[in-house]
Amino acid sequence: MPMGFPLEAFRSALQYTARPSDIFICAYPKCGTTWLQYIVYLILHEGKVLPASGSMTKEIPHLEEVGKAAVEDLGSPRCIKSHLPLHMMPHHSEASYLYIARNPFDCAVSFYHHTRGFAQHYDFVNGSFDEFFECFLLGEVDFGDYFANLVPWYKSRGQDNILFLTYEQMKAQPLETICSIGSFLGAGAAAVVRDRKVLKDVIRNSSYDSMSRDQQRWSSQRPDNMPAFVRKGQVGDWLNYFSPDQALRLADKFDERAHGTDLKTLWPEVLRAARD
Ligand code: PPS
Repeated sequence: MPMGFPLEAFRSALQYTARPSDIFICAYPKCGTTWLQYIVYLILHEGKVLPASGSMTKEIPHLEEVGKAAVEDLGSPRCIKSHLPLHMMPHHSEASYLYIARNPFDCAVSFYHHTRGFAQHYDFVNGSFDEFFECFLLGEVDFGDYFANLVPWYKSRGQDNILFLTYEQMKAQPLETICSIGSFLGAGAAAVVRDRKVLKDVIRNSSYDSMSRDQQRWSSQRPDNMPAFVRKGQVGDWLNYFSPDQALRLADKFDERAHGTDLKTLWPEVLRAARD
């Protein structure tokens, strides 16, 4: 857990009773959670932007950070962010769970910047990427091991109430992805994304350019001198950080942990580049 998250909030989060109308936005850290949160927000608000005075952390709070009572105070449908692994996630067979995955190479780089940037959460302000990489490979970072989070969600992706998405797919095909999110969220949301004008608004307002403009909306705890919360927003930034040896080691770990699944089909180019 990040040091700044109250332990009591985490404990109570695990006691939250999910409701059929709940919408959970789930991900391992740094895999596109905020982006997906905002897409869901925009669909539910017919493409209209979050007011400048608003905050995503209030609209769609992070369950483990705020605890159960704050989430129970939300209007319906409750939209809830969580980095919990599947077996700890509050479950209801009729609740909606959107999970976003990102290739572990870019996730590690994004997580490195995050860990260096939040002095109140981590003792890592002067940490190097090489040091962070070793922690990431061991799963000794917040919310634990990347693969322990991803694999069970991936295996459950066929369930009717789970929509499994990837960051890379959302980046390459925003229109198709946003339409699939709308259809998944029920008849009202499906009708919203069928409206071409509203769909265009959702695409434009959730784009990297729009979201990177107003950083204060995405993380209330970001000190002014810290790296942007919506940072580079690219696929492939890892190539600027990984040594050939680090790339091979993470590719090997991927093979080991994805064994018995077809997880490799999610990111074939990335995995090929890691072994080049
Ligand atoms: S957190 O702290 O776990 O909630 O972080 P999370 O939101 O999951 O992930 C942050 C990364 O998502 C990128 N991001 C985006 N990419 C593309 N388009 C849009 N609109 C967008 N919004 C957020 C953000 O820049 C982080 O990735 P990196 O690689 O660090 O840029």
